[in-house]
Order: sequence, then C-alpha cells, then structure tokens
Amino acid sequence: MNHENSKKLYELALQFIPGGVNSPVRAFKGVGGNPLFFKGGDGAYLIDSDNNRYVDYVGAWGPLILGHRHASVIAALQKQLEQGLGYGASTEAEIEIARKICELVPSLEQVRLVTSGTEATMSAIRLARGFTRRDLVVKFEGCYHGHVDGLLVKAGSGALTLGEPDSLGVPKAYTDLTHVLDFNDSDGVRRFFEQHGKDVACVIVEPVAGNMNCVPPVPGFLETLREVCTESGAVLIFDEVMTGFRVALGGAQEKFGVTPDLTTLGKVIGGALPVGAFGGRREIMDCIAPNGAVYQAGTLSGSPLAVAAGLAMLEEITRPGFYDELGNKATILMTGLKERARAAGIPFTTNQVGGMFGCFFSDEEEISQFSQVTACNIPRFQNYFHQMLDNGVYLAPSAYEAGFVSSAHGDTEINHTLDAAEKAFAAIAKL
Ligand code: KE4
Repeated sequence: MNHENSKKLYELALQFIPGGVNSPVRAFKGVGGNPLFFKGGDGAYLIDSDNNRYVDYVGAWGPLILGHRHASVIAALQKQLEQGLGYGASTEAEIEIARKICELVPSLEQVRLVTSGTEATMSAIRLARGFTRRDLVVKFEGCYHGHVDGLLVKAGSGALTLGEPDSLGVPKAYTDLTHVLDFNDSDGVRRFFEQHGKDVACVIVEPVAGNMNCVPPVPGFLETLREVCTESGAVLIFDEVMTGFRVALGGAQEKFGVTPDLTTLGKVIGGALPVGAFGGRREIMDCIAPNGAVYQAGTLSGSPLAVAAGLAMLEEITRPGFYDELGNKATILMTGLKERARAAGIPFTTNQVGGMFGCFFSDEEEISQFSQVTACNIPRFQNYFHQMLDNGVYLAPSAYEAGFVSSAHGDTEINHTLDAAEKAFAAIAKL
C-alpha cells in the first residue's frame, strides 16, 4: 500500500504538533512505523490520505457503533447546523438526552454532560470525595480513566503503550491518594478494604477493562466491589466511557447486573463529537454546583451539535435486536480468527463482550489478569497489525486496546478481515 501522503503529512505535523499527533496512542508507538493520516469514513471503512480503504475496528475508539457517517446522525447534525453551533446556555435537547440516558442506564437518576471522558471521570472523582468527605481513590492497574492527574498511576491505553505507566508532571501528593489494586482480584480488594475501607472516597473501575486490551470481569469481581463499597460507604464509580451503550444498551451495569453509585459515559453518546457525562443517584448528584458545593463546569458542556448526534445515536441503538446482531458479528469474527490462528499453529486467544473484543498472541486459554496481557507476544502483535493494515484492515495501533465492530460491519467486511488474518497468520508462522 502507498502511504506517501501520510508520510508527508506526518513530517509536517511534527513541526507544529507534539509528536505529530493530538493524542499519543495515535502515534503508532505501540506498533512501530509512522502513523497514518485519514481523510474520511464510510460505513465500516476508513479512508486514509492516500485513498487506501480499511475495514475499521477502532471506530474513533468506540463512538462509531453505527459506523462512519450514519445517515440519521448526519441528518440530525445538518438540522442542528441550521439552528446554531452553540449558545453557552441550556437547550431543550439537553433535557431530552439527559432523560433518555437516565431511562437507559439503570443507576442514573440524574446526569451532567461534559465534553470528554476525562472530564467525566475527573468530575465523578471530585463528586465522590465531596459526597463522602474522604480522599482516597482506588483504581486498578491497567485501567485507564483519561488523563486525570491522580489517575495516571499504572494506567492503561496510551500511558501503557508509551511504557511510562506513571506520568511526569503529576505531583506525588496526588498519586499518594490513589491506591492501585489488581483487576479481577476480589481477595485483594477485600483485604484492602478490611484495612482502609473507612478512608476510601471511591472505587473507579472499567467494568469491562478496555484499556489493557479487552478483559471482562471474572464472576464475583464487580459484585465484590459493590459489597465493599456498600459496607464502607465508599462510592462505586463504573467508568463506562467505553462500555456504555457498547456492551449492552444499559452498559456493563445492565449486562452484569451490578449497580454503581456513579457512572461515567462518553464516546457513543456523542457519535464521535466531543462529549462525556457523569451521573448517578440524585442524593449524590445534588452535591454538584449550582445546588451543591462540589464545583464542576464547562463552556461547551451539552453542545447542541454533540447532543444532536447523541440523540440520533441513541435512537438507532434502541432498535430491537441491535445488540444481539452486534454481538453475533463479533462472535463470528473471533471464532474465525481463532480457527485461522490455530490452523497456522499460532498461539492466539480472544475476549469478547458484545460488540467489543480483544485479541491476544498468547497460549493462555483465558486472559483475565493484567499480568497475562503484558506477558503476551507483543512483537507478534506488531507484525500482525502491519500485515492486517497492508491487507486493508485497521486495528487499534496498540496491543493494549480493545476492538469494536459496528452495525455497518457486514459479511463482506468480516470475511475480508478473516482472509487478511489468514494471510497474516501464515506469514507470522514462517518467521
Ligand atoms: P477521553 O478524555 O479520551 O474522551 O476519555 C478518557 C477515557 C475514560 N475512560 C475510559 C474507559 C476510556 O477508554 C477513555 C479513553 N479511551 C482511549 C482509548 N482506549 C481514548 C483514545 C486516546 O487516548 O486517544
């Protein structure tokens, strides 16, 4: 494939943008080579600056559950464009999307919109600390909740890819208030809470980890978090920025039947426009300004364009059977990949929750621990990534990211992907 224009654009970008990218994980540091630059999307496909087409499994990191440029999302945006771009004041549509989100997500009585997942998690943490009058925050190694100072401790996603789990510029005083436990380790959680439970403001968790690749909760893990938070008075925050409206209509909390006290959302509810949200029980949400003493604000919060896109997205994903179809597509893809890897003699396993999945070059039967993810054959993944790219399939440029199918992915796209994988596995087997 010709990547001449991407190469030129990257060299130019390096002059004006740090690392040539506006977000580190796009830089291809996790897979080697130069990042691609894209100029368009069409259903399940991305088109790069050299007019190469790829079946897209990143979906703008999760938002594009309907694929690129879904007709109803475009129509909703065009309609809003005729009214205005933003007012810095409230609109009726904000009430409509807040009501819809609260109807669809079991634990939400109230929700506030912000403009990124990081803003959502940062605000939820501050709210939990204000509500409990406590300071300690518990997170899990490999989970990523945006670039909130206090949470950039053994984080996942780009922080992991860059091999610098802790970030420069974050004062130790901040991270001293963050305790990192092992994801899926219920005994470790109980031991910690026996000692420190009364000092914990909140536990924040990705209920399905998607930033250490895709790692679902083992039975009992989320239930343990719910129990220890209820017993200790700590706030349980489900960071569903990625899993919200992705793994089920009501998110992971609906799928796994565990109710958090606060939930953070993003991605799908903006359809790839800038949006985030946090919400929960009214008793807690009442602590947020202007009613309460926990301050939170945002110039672009509730952007009419993002809300218009979000409402169109929510309309489409509430269609009966939407999530079953999405999950079936991902199952066909995962099954096909495992069959082809096995035929080529390549140790390969997958995780999947609905339309979200993870692929691992590992001989482990099941990947449920962060330590198993970091023990995977990363060089083999890097080779696979580039082989798939050369065969017209765009995967997340990191071994620590989940993949996503959209409703726009059909048999053609799945079969193209499986054919590309068969070639990639055969080439890898010869190395
Ligand atoms: P943003 O601030 O990037 O909108 O959201 C942060 C965030 C919070 N919580 C979860 C569970 C998330 O997955 C994210 C962001 N996800 C990454 C991809 N895994 C964003 C990609 C990027 O950093 O460029």
